Amino acid sequence: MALEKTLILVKPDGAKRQLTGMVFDRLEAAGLDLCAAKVVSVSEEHAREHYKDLSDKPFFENLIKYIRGEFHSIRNNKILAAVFQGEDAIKHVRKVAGATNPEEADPGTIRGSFGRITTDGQFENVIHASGNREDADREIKLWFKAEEII
Ligand code: IDP
Ligand code: MG
Repeated sequence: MALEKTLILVKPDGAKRQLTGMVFDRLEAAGLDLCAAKVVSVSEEHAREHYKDLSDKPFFENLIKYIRGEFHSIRNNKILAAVFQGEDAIKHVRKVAGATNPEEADPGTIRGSFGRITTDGQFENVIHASGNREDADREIKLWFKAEEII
């Protein structure tokens, strides 16, 4: 076990459906400690940098539109970003979030409870959570300045 920090984003479907409080509630109830949070306007460049490892995927262009709120009429491309800390926080948050495919995610998870696949095949799964230590370090630096993490 190690004390870790991990990045979460409440994705535009979560914002539109007013699920932000639910996301924080579930993560806090799981014992995770909130140590940074802010609303960010996600530029095209920032979105592409965040998801750069997926740039060769067929769903990449729609993923960029999705995270920038273009499918949910989110004004100013705003999104909520947060850092949670805890023992094995990266795996722990992934477990609370559930599997990537919301139809395969366990019913008790955030994605299993609230995610959906659109008729166009877009996975709308409410929350982003860093996948591993390397991604968490990179993503936290991408979304937060050191002094914003308490
Ligand atoms: P993760 O969010 O569980 O780490 P990734 O494979 O990193 O999953 O993919 C990032 C995001 O891209 C997913 O959360 C989901 O919104 C979207 N995505 C992943 N795979 C697919 C797919 O097969 N079809 C459509 N969207 C997908
Ligand atoms: Mg991922």
